[in-house]
Amino acid sequence: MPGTLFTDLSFCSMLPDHGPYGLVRHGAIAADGGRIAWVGPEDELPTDYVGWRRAPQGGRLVTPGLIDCHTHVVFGGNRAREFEMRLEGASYEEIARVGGGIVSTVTATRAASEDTLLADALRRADALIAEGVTTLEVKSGYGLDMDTELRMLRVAHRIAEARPVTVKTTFLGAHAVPAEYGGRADAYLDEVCIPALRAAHAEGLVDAVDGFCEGIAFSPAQIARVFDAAAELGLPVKLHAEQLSDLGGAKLAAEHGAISADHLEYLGPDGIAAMAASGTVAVLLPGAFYTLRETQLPPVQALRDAGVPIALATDCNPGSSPLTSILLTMNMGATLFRLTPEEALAGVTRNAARALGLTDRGVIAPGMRADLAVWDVALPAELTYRIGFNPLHARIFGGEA
Ligand code: DI6
Ligand code: FE
Repeated sequence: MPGTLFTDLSFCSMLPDHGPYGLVRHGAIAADGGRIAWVGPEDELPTDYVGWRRAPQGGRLVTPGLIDCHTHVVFGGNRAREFEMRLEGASYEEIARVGGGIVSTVTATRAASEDTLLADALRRADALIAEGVTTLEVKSGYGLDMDTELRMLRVAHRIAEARPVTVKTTFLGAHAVPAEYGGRADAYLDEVCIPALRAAHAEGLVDAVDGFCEGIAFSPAQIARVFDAAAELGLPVKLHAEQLSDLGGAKLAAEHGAISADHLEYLGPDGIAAMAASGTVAVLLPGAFYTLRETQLPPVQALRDAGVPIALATDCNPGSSPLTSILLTMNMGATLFRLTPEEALAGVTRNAARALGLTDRGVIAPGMRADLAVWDVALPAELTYRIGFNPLHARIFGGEA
Protein backbone atom coordinates (compact mmCIF):
# COMPACT_ATOMS: atom_id res chain seq x y z
CA MET A 1 0.00 0.00 0.00
CA PRO A 2 1.41 3.45 -0.87
CA GLY A 3 1.91 6.02 1.86
CA THR A 4 0.42 9.42 2.61
CA LEU A 5 1.00 12.63 0.70
CA PHE A 6 0.69 15.74 2.88
CA THR A 7 -0.19 18.65 0.59
CA ASP A 8 -1.37 22.28 0.68
CA LEU A 9 1.23 23.34 3.22
CA SER A 10 4.39 25.36 3.75
CA PHE A 11 7.25 23.74 5.62
CA CYS A 12 10.39 24.68 7.53
CA SER A 13 12.84 21.92 6.63
CA MET A 14 15.36 23.37 9.14
CA LEU A 15 18.12 22.11 6.85
CA PRO A 16 21.19 24.32 7.20
CA ASP A 17 22.16 26.30 4.07
CA HIS A 18 18.58 26.20 2.69
CA GLY A 19 17.77 29.84 3.52
CA PRO A 20 15.88 31.06 6.61
CA TYR A 21 14.21 28.08 8.33
CA GLY A 22 14.65 26.11 5.08
CA LEU A 23 11.20 27.53 4.34
CA VAL A 24 9.34 26.20 1.29
CA ARG A 25 5.93 27.62 0.36
CA HIS A 26 3.37 25.47 -1.49
CA GLY A 27 5.14 22.30 -0.47
CA ALA A 28 4.30 18.63 -0.18
CA ILE A 29 5.67 15.84 2.01
CA ALA A 30 5.33 12.15 1.13
CA ALA A 31 5.54 9.74 4.07
CA ASP A 32 5.75 5.97 3.86
CA GLY A 33 6.54 3.35 6.48
CA GLY A 34 7.02 6.06 9.11
CA ARG A 35 9.69 7.85 7.05
CA ILE A 36 9.74 10.82 4.72
CA ALA A 37 9.97 9.51 1.14
CA TRP A 38 9.94 12.81 -0.73
CA VAL A 39 9.69 16.50 0.16
CA GLY A 40 9.65 19.64 -1.99
CA PRO A 41 7.47 22.19 -3.80
CA GLU A 42 4.12 20.62 -4.66
CA ASP A 43 4.45 21.54 -8.35
CA GLU A 44 7.66 19.47 -8.56
CA LEU A 45 6.04 16.31 -7.18
CA PRO A 46 7.31 13.27 -9.12
CA THR A 47 4.55 11.30 -10.83
CA ASP A 48 5.25 8.22 -8.63
CA TYR A 49 3.50 9.95 -5.71
CA VAL A 50 0.49 11.32 -7.56
CA GLY A 51 -1.79 8.39 -6.70
CA TRP A 52 -0.97 8.42 -2.97
CA ARG A 53 -3.64 9.15 -0.38
CA ARG A 54 -3.70 12.92 0.03
CA ALA A 55 -3.89 14.72 3.36
CA PRO A 56 -4.29 18.45 2.58
CA GLN A 57 -3.21 20.76 5.42
CA GLY A 58 -5.21 23.90 4.59
CA GLY A 59 -2.14 26.00 3.77
CA ARG A 60 -0.71 25.56 7.28
CA LEU A 61 2.95 25.66 8.31
CA VAL A 62 4.71 22.35 9.04
CA THR A 63 7.90 21.97 11.08
CA PRO A 64 9.80 18.91 12.22
CA GLY A 65 8.18 17.41 15.33
CA LEU A 66 9.67 19.23 18.33
CA ILE A 67 12.30 17.56 20.51
CA ASP A 68 12.68 18.28 24.22
CA CYS A 69 16.25 17.08 24.72
CA HIS A 70 16.66 17.66 28.50
CA THR A 71 13.92 16.77 30.98
CA HIS A 72 13.42 15.21 34.38
CA VAL A 73 9.68 14.54 33.93
CA VAL A 74 9.75 11.43 36.15
CA PHE A 75 9.78 12.38 39.84
CA GLY A 76 7.66 12.14 42.99
CA GLY A 77 6.00 15.04 44.81
CA ASN A 78 6.69 18.68 44.07
CA ARG A 79 8.68 21.55 45.54
CA ALA A 80 6.09 24.29 45.95
CA ARG A 81 7.23 24.79 49.58
CA GLU A 82 10.79 25.38 48.40
CA PHE A 83 9.45 27.90 45.89
CA GLU A 84 7.95 29.77 48.83
CA MET A 85 11.26 29.59 50.74
CA ARG A 86 13.07 31.13 47.81
CA LEU A 87 10.52 33.94 47.76
CA GLU A 88 11.27 34.41 51.45
CA GLY A 89 14.94 34.92 50.58
CA ALA A 90 16.67 31.50 50.63
CA SER A 91 18.91 30.63 47.67
CA TYR A 92 18.76 27.40 45.66
CA GLU A 93 22.14 26.32 47.04
CA GLU A 94 21.20 27.15 50.67
CA ILE A 95 18.06 25.03 50.35
CA ALA A 96 20.10 22.16 48.90
CA ARG A 97 22.57 22.36 51.79
CA VAL A 98 19.84 22.01 54.43
CA GLY A 99 18.39 18.85 52.89
CA GLY A 100 15.87 20.49 50.61
CA GLY A 101 16.36 20.66 46.90
CA ILE A 102 17.15 17.57 44.88
CA VAL A 103 17.43 15.38 47.98
CA SER A 104 13.84 16.14 49.05
CA THR A 105 12.57 15.02 45.65
CA VAL A 106 14.64 11.86 46.13
CA THR A 107 12.66 11.06 49.29
CA ALA A 108 9.34 11.56 47.48
CA THR A 109 10.47 9.56 44.44
CA ARG A 110 11.68 6.61 46.50
CA ALA A 111 8.30 6.51 48.24
CA ALA A 112 6.29 6.55 44.99
CA SER A 113 5.14 3.41 43.15
CA GLU A 114 5.94 2.83 39.51
CA ASP A 115 2.29 3.47 38.59
CA THR A 116 2.13 6.74 40.52
CA LEU A 117 5.37 7.94 38.96
CA LEU A 118 3.99 7.06 35.53
CA ALA A 119 0.66 8.81 36.07
CA ASP A 120 2.42 12.00 37.21
CA ALA A 121 4.99 11.85 34.39
CA LEU A 122 2.27 11.37 31.77
CA ARG A 123 0.58 14.60 32.79
CA ARG A 124 3.81 16.45 32.12
CA ALA A 125 4.57 14.52 28.93
CA ASP A 126 1.04 15.21 27.69
CA ALA A 127 1.55 18.96 28.09
CA LEU A 128 4.68 18.71 25.94
CA ILE A 129 3.02 16.44 23.37
CA ALA A 130 0.13 18.93 23.09
CA GLU A 131 2.68 21.47 21.85
CA GLY A 132 4.06 19.26 19.09
CA VAL A 133 6.79 17.35 20.93
CA THR A 134 7.46 13.99 19.25
CA THR A 135 10.77 13.09 20.97
CA LEU A 136 11.39 13.47 24.68
CA GLU A 137 14.54 12.86 26.68
CA VAL A 138 13.98 11.70 30.28
CA LYS A 139 16.63 11.44 32.99
CA SER A 140 16.85 9.35 36.11
CA GLY A 141 18.58 10.94 39.10
CA TYR A 142 15.91 11.26 41.78
CA GLY A 143 16.38 7.69 43.01
CA LEU A 144 20.06 7.63 43.90
CA ASP A 145 19.66 3.99 44.91
CA MET A 146 19.67 0.91 42.69
CA ASP A 147 15.93 0.18 42.84
CA THR A 148 14.64 3.69 42.35
CA GLU A 149 17.06 4.64 39.56
CA LEU A 150 15.92 1.56 37.63
CA ARG A 151 12.27 2.26 38.45
CA MET A 152 12.54 5.79 37.08
CA LEU A 153 14.04 4.51 33.82
CA ARG A 154 11.33 1.85 33.45
CA VAL A 155 8.69 4.56 33.96
CA ALA A 156 10.39 6.67 31.27
CA HIS A 157 10.10 3.74 28.84
CA ARG A 158 6.45 3.26 29.76
CA ILE A 159 5.73 6.85 28.64
CA ALA A 160 6.57 5.74 25.10
CA GLU A 161 4.30 2.69 25.43
CA ALA A 162 1.42 4.86 26.62
CA ARG A 163 1.79 7.73 24.14
CA PRO A 164 2.88 8.32 20.52
CA VAL A 165 6.27 9.78 21.40
CA THR A 166 9.86 8.57 21.27
CA VAL A 167 11.57 8.56 24.69
CA LYS A 168 15.35 8.61 25.06
CA THR A 169 16.54 7.70 28.54
CA THR A 170 19.54 9.20 30.28
CA PHE A 171 21.10 7.73 33.42
CA LEU A 172 21.75 10.56 35.91
CA GLY A 173 22.83 8.64 39.01
CA ALA A 174 25.47 11.35 39.55
CA HIS A 175 22.81 14.01 40.16
CA ALA A 176 23.30 14.47 43.92
CA VAL A 177 24.86 12.67 46.85
CA PRO A 178 22.03 10.99 48.79
CA ALA A 179 21.71 11.71 52.53
CA GLU A 180 22.95 8.23 53.53
CA TYR A 181 26.25 8.96 51.75
CA GLY A 182 26.63 12.53 53.12
CA GLY A 183 30.24 13.64 52.61
CA ARG A 184 31.14 10.34 50.90
CA ALA A 185 30.51 11.10 47.25
CA ASP A 186 33.20 8.72 46.00
CA ALA A 187 31.79 5.83 47.99
CA TYR A 188 28.34 6.61 46.57
CA LEU A 189 29.75 6.45 43.04
CA ASP A 190 31.52 3.13 43.67
CA GLU A 191 28.80 1.40 45.67
CA VAL A 192 25.60 2.72 44.07
CA CYS A 193 25.89 4.96 41.03
CA ILE A 194 28.25 2.93 38.85
CA PRO A 195 26.70 -0.46 39.75
CA ALA A 196 23.22 0.99 39.04
CA LEU A 197 24.45 2.27 35.68
CA ARG A 198 25.71 -1.20 34.77
CA ALA A 199 22.45 -2.83 35.90
CA ALA A 200 20.30 -0.32 34.02
CA HIS A 201 22.39 -0.79 30.88
CA ALA A 202 22.06 -4.57 31.18
CA GLU A 203 18.27 -4.11 31.20
CA GLY A 204 18.47 -1.97 28.04
CA LEU A 205 17.30 1.11 29.92
CA VAL A 206 20.09 3.59 29.10
CA ASP A 207 20.70 5.66 25.96
CA ALA A 208 23.18 8.13 27.49
CA VAL A 209 24.91 9.00 30.78
CA ASP A 210 24.73 12.42 32.47
CA GLY A 211 26.02 14.00 35.68
CA PHE A 212 25.79 17.21 37.67
CA CYS A 213 29.21 18.84 37.95
CA GLU A 214 28.82 21.49 40.64
CA GLY A 215 29.92 22.45 44.17
CA ILE A 216 26.65 21.01 45.56
CA ALA A 217 27.02 17.80 43.54
CA PHE A 218 30.10 16.13 41.95
CA SER A 219 33.62 17.36 41.16
CA PRO A 220 35.15 17.06 37.69
CA ALA A 221 37.34 14.17 38.91
CA GLN A 222 34.24 12.32 40.16
CA ILE A 223 32.34 12.98 36.94
CA ALA A 224 35.33 11.65 34.99
CA ARG A 225 34.95 8.33 36.81
CA VAL A 226 31.29 8.11 35.80
CA PHE A 227 32.25 8.95 32.21
CA ASP A 228 34.85 6.18 32.24
CA ALA A 229 32.18 3.70 33.33
CA ALA A 230 29.95 4.95 30.49
CA ALA A 231 32.77 4.53 27.98
CA GLU A 232 33.29 0.93 29.12
CA LEU A 233 29.62 0.29 28.28
CA GLY A 234 29.88 2.14 24.96
CA LEU A 235 27.37 4.79 26.08
CA PRO A 236 27.52 8.47 25.03
CA VAL A 237 27.85 11.11 27.74
CA LYS A 238 26.46 14.57 28.46
CA LEU A 239 26.79 16.87 31.46
CA HIS A 240 25.01 19.50 33.59
CA ALA A 241 27.91 21.94 33.51
CA GLU A 242 28.66 25.53 34.54
CA GLN A 243 25.12 26.11 35.82
CA LEU A 244 26.01 27.84 39.08
CA SER A 245 29.81 28.20 38.79
CA ASP A 246 32.68 27.40 36.41
CA LEU A 247 34.32 24.11 37.40
CA GLY A 248 35.48 23.31 33.87
CA GLY A 249 32.73 20.72 33.42
CA ALA A 250 32.02 21.51 29.78
CA LYS A 251 35.69 21.09 28.87
CA LEU A 252 35.83 17.78 30.69
CA ALA A 253 32.66 16.64 28.92
CA ALA A 254 33.98 17.73 25.53
CA GLU A 255 37.22 15.84 26.15
CA HIS A 256 35.09 12.75 26.72
CA GLY A 257 33.34 13.36 23.38
CA ALA A 258 30.10 14.45 25.06
CA ILE A 259 27.07 14.83 22.78
CA SER A 260 25.96 17.83 24.84
CA ALA A 261 26.85 20.09 27.74
CA ASP A 262 23.82 21.68 29.36
CA HIS A 263 23.00 24.94 31.26
CA LEU A 264 26.39 26.72 30.67
CA GLU A 265 25.65 30.16 32.19
CA TYR A 266 29.18 30.26 33.66
CA LEU A 267 30.92 28.73 30.63
CA GLY A 268 34.26 30.36 29.77
CA PRO A 269 36.41 30.53 26.62
CA ASP A 270 38.24 27.24 27.30
CA GLY A 271 34.98 25.35 27.56
CA ILE A 272 33.65 26.93 24.38
CA ALA A 273 36.81 26.04 22.43
CA ALA A 274 36.71 22.47 23.70
CA MET A 275 33.03 22.11 22.77
CA ALA A 276 33.66 23.50 19.29
CA ALA A 277 36.53 21.06 18.78
CA SER A 278 34.49 18.03 19.85
CA GLY A 279 31.17 18.99 18.22
CA THR A 280 29.41 19.03 21.61
CA VAL A 281 25.97 20.71 21.50
CA ALA A 282 25.28 23.55 23.95
CA VAL A 283 21.85 22.87 25.51
CA LEU A 284 20.51 26.10 27.03
CA LEU A 285 17.79 25.86 29.69
CA PRO A 286 16.08 29.23 30.06
CA GLY A 287 13.43 27.81 32.42
CA ALA A 288 16.08 27.20 35.09
CA PHE A 289 17.67 30.60 34.43
CA TYR A 290 14.26 32.21 34.90
CA THR A 291 13.19 30.19 37.96
CA LEU A 292 16.46 30.77 39.82
CA ARG A 293 16.45 34.43 38.77
CA GLU A 294 19.95 33.92 37.45
CA THR A 295 21.58 37.04 36.08
CA GLN A 296 24.67 35.49 34.46
CA LEU A 297 23.74 34.92 30.82
CA PRO A 298 25.14 31.95 28.88
CA PRO A 299 27.76 33.16 26.35
CA VAL A 300 25.47 32.94 23.33
CA GLN A 301 27.47 35.17 21.00
CA ALA A 302 30.74 33.38 21.78
CA LEU A 303 29.04 30.01 21.15
CA ARG A 304 27.78 31.30 17.79
CA ASP A 305 31.19 32.69 16.88
CA ALA A 306 32.80 29.33 17.68
CA GLY A 307 30.20 27.45 15.64
CA VAL A 308 28.87 25.46 18.62
CA PRO A 309 25.32 24.21 17.83
CA ILE A 310 22.76 25.55 20.32
CA ALA A 311 19.74 23.57 21.53
CA LEU A 312 16.96 24.62 23.91
CA ALA A 313 15.06 22.41 26.35
CA THR A 314 12.58 22.73 29.21
CA ASP A 315 14.75 21.03 31.90
CA CYS A 316 11.30 20.13 33.30
CA ASN A 317 12.01 19.29 36.97
CA PRO A 318 10.37 20.06 40.30
CA GLY A 319 13.08 22.39 41.64
CA SER A 320 14.81 24.67 39.20
CA SER A 321 12.46 24.50 36.21
CA PRO A 322 8.85 23.41 36.77
CA LEU A 323 8.22 24.11 33.09
CA THR A 324 6.18 21.92 30.75
CA SER A 325 6.00 24.21 27.72
CA ILE A 326 8.48 23.85 24.87
CA LEU A 327 6.94 26.92 23.16
CA LEU A 328 7.48 29.08 26.25
CA THR A 329 11.04 27.70 26.36
CA MET A 330 11.55 29.01 22.81
CA ASN A 331 10.12 32.38 23.78
CA MET A 332 12.42 32.55 26.83
CA GLY A 333 15.38 31.53 24.67
CA ALA A 334 14.69 34.56 22.50
CA THR A 335 13.68 37.11 25.12
CA LEU A 336 16.12 36.13 27.87
CA PHE A 337 19.07 34.79 25.83
CA ARG A 338 18.56 36.80 22.60
CA LEU A 339 18.37 33.78 20.33
CA THR A 340 16.69 34.56 17.04
CA PRO A 341 13.33 32.81 16.44
CA GLU A 342 15.11 30.72 13.81
CA GLU A 343 17.78 29.69 16.34
CA ALA A 344 15.02 28.91 18.87
CA LEU A 345 13.29 26.61 16.37
CA ALA A 346 16.59 24.96 15.37
CA GLY A 347 17.20 24.55 19.11
CA VAL A 348 14.15 22.33 19.54
CA THR A 349 14.53 20.47 16.22
CA ARG A 350 17.84 19.99 14.39
CA ASN A 351 20.19 20.78 17.28
CA ALA A 352 18.06 19.01 19.88
CA ALA A 353 18.28 15.84 17.78
CA ARG A 354 22.02 16.21 17.72
CA ALA A 355 22.14 16.72 21.50
CA LEU A 356 20.58 13.25 21.75
CA GLY A 357 22.88 11.72 19.15
CA LEU A 358 19.90 11.19 16.80
CA THR A 359 20.57 11.47 13.05
CA ASP A 360 17.11 10.41 11.83
CA ARG A 361 15.03 13.42 12.87
CA GLY A 362 15.02 17.16 13.58
CA VAL A 363 14.88 18.19 9.91
CA ILE A 364 12.38 17.53 7.11
CA ALA A 365 14.29 15.57 4.48
CA PRO A 366 14.02 12.20 2.69
CA GLY A 367 14.86 9.26 4.94
CA MET A 368 14.05 11.12 8.16
CA ARG A 369 11.31 9.95 10.50
CA ALA A 370 7.93 11.42 9.48
CA ASP A 371 7.54 13.27 12.80
CA LEU A 372 5.88 16.58 12.00
CA ALA A 373 4.04 19.42 13.71
CA VAL A 374 1.34 21.32 11.81
CA TRP A 375 0.73 24.87 13.04
CA ASP A 376 -1.98 27.48 12.64
CA VAL A 377 0.56 30.22 11.95
CA ALA A 378 1.58 32.15 8.85
CA LEU A 379 5.17 32.96 9.85
CA PRO A 380 7.65 30.64 11.60
CA ALA A 381 8.58 33.43 14.05
CA GLU A 382 5.06 33.20 15.49
CA LEU A 383 6.03 29.94 17.21
CA THR A 384 8.54 31.83 19.37
CA TYR A 385 6.78 35.17 19.69
CA ARG A 386 3.68 34.43 21.74
CA ILE A 387 3.63 33.75 25.49
CA GLY A 388 1.36 30.97 26.73
CA PHE A 389 -0.48 30.37 23.45
CA ASN A 390 -0.51 27.07 21.60
CA PRO A 391 -1.09 27.24 17.84
CA LEU A 392 -0.63 23.50 17.23
CA HIS A 393 -3.17 22.17 14.73
CA ALA A 394 -1.99 18.56 14.43
CA ARG A 395 0.94 16.35 15.22
CA ILE A 396 2.15 13.56 12.97
CA PHE A 397 4.18 10.79 14.59
CA GLY A 398 5.88 8.30 12.31
CA GLY A 399 3.61 9.35 9.43
CA GLU A 400 0.41 8.89 11.47
CA ALA A 401 -1.80 11.82 12.49
N1 DI6 B 1 20.37 21.11 37.53
C1 DI6 B 1 19.11 21.48 37.49
O1 DI6 B 1 18.71 22.57 37.17
C2 DI6 B 1 18.27 20.36 37.89
N2 DI6 B 1 19.22 19.33 38.08
C3 DI6 B 1 20.41 19.81 37.87
O2 DI6 B 1 21.40 19.13 37.97
C4 DI6 B 1 17.58 20.71 39.17
C5 DI6 B 1 17.03 19.52 39.85
C6 DI6 B 1 16.24 19.88 41.08
O3 DI6 B 1 16.38 20.97 41.67
O4 DI6 B 1 15.44 19.00 41.47
FE1 FE C 1 18.55 19.21 34.34
